[in-house]
Amino acid sequence: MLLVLTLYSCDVFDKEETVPGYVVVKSANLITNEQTQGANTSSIVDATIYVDGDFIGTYEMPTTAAALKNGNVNVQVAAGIKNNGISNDRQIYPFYDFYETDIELLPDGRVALEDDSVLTFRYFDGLTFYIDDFENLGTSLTPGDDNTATITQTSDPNDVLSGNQSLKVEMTQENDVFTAYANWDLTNVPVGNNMYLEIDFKGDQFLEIGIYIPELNQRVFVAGILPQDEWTKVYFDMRTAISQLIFNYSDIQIYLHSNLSNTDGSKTIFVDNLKFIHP
Ligand SMILES: [Ca+2]
Repeated sequence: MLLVLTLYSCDVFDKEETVPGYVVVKSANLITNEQTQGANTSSIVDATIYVDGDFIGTYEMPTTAAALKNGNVNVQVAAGIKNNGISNDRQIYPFYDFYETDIELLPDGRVALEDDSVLTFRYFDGLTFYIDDFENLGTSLTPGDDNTATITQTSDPNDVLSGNQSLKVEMTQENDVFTAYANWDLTNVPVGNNMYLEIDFKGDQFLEIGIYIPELNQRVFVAGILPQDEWTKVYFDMRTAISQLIFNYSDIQIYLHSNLSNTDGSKTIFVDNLKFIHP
């Protein structure tokens, strides 16, 4: 009797168990409307996958993710970033729309999302962008009173990421302080909402960013980037700092700052595609 029951149980188990199908994701990129959203640089490192609305998991790409679903399914993927460039502070980037597709998941089958397993994301519609791509004469950055670094725009292709120009900051032992304030009006930002400063950065010197309070002549540090040999995209999470400070100070500005230690030689920082974004 026991044997029969066991066989019966096995039979039911086999029929009802779903064999997972697999979703293959290699990497992700971004498509932008260049006029309104700026360059398409991105650094999407994680994929948060939903199948038919069910959370499957968050995976660093490339990945092959198992989903306990078979048949025709709807797949949605959210784009994950390193918040403030920090490897262990992963977040879904709130300004990228979900990637979505319909696929057929077969038991033990592998389905590449897109032919090359490269997902394409887009910004949500209706976001507000403040952009400096450093293509124009003059920039949205104003040197601070303490700035002694040489701030120019370079068109050397080796040091330009997007378009024809980037920002170049040269620091020496004599001219060892870089400070610049973005002249973007932040008085009407949506307090409490997500706000990010996106930046493409390269250089042999750290760069810090934060909020400058003109009436106090004071800078409030938010986060920094360590020196990078290659162009590196960082998403700075400005929500908390801006939301707190705008409450007390109506006039605040985003700043970029760096200063040499007296043992450093000459250093150079490059910046391209500076974007401040909020809903
Ligand atoms: Ca540029």
